[in-house]
Amino acid sequence: MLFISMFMAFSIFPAAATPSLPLPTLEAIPNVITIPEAGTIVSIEIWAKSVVEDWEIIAFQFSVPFQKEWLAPWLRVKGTFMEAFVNGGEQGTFYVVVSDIPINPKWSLTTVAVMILPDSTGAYHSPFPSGEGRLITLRYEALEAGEGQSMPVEITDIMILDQNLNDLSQFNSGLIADIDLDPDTLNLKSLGQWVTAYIELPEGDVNDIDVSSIKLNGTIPVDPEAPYAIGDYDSDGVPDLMVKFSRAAVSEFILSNGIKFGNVTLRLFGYDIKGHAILGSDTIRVKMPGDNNNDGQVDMCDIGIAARAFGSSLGNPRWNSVADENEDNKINMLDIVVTIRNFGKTY
Ligand SMILES: [Ca+2]
Ligand SMILES: [Ca+2]
Ligand SMILES: [Ca+2]
Ligand SMILES: [Ca+2]
Repeated sequence: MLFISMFMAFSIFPAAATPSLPLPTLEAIPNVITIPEAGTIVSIEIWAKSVVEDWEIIAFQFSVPFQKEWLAPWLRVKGTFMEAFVNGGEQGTFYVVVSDIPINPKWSLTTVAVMILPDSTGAYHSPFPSGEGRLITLRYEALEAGEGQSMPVEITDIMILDQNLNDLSQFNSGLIADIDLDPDTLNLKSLGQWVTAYIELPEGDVNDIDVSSIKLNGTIPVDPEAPYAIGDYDSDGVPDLMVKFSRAAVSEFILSNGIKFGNVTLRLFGYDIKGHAILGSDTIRVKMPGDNNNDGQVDMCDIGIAARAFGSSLGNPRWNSVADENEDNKINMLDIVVTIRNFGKTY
């Protein structure tokens, strides 16, 4: 009975349209130590918490200051958290620990970097770290001068890298963006100038977005020559920011991953002037010229698709964007000729 009434109490609050995305945090356990008898070992665990897979995190770096008259670095024990996300175990994790970096006469730092190594091709892939877990355990030997003293354990100089080397520790929170990429079907050999992204922020203000920070898949920046604008492209009452990427750069990126047809999800990352990291993605279809059904071959099936849409234009019931090879919003002989010219090709 109690559970039912609690559930109902919760359900009367409307859910936020799109939740913001928490950023990872680091926590020392314990966060205060009392130095024991000299010669005894003190253990400090460093945990990563609130790690969301969407951020695609691959590395943590941080420092832990300690009073060097009170503690002497002794041993460190690798964690278990990053080890669970090692690209199928191909290369594992990599640790760099420098135990004793003096910062002033009284204090030293232990600096730690923990990273997942890429697979043998240099790529990272899912699953990326999520949840929480122990990154490392730092052990110190208690010294006589510290006996009975208390010391807060702080974590400083934090760096949290995603696979595109964005430092997530620079941001105070994360926002999920709704992304609509245009065109929906990208001809990888087309001469079109741009791929357009419409970015909506259900929480946050698109006016605050730093356009120069936006990248697709970590490598493709917004084309600085292209216009950008704020409007409401999809007429849903939520303002959207339109930015454009070089189509050649997007096609090259997709082709360089060995993809010639099918669905591709592109990830957009950026930030705004208020310290929010912004993340979103959209899936588009990609094709090579003439391959209207996205199966890697140009044959009668593709000509059939173009023929069925022949004579239509954007908005017409028979309209089919995949057959519009020259992207002029009409399906006519110019498009069919492209399919026929590529007839028999296997991509
Ligand atoms: Ca779209
Ligand atoms: Ca909108
Ligand atoms: Ca085909
Ligand atoms: Ca056309």
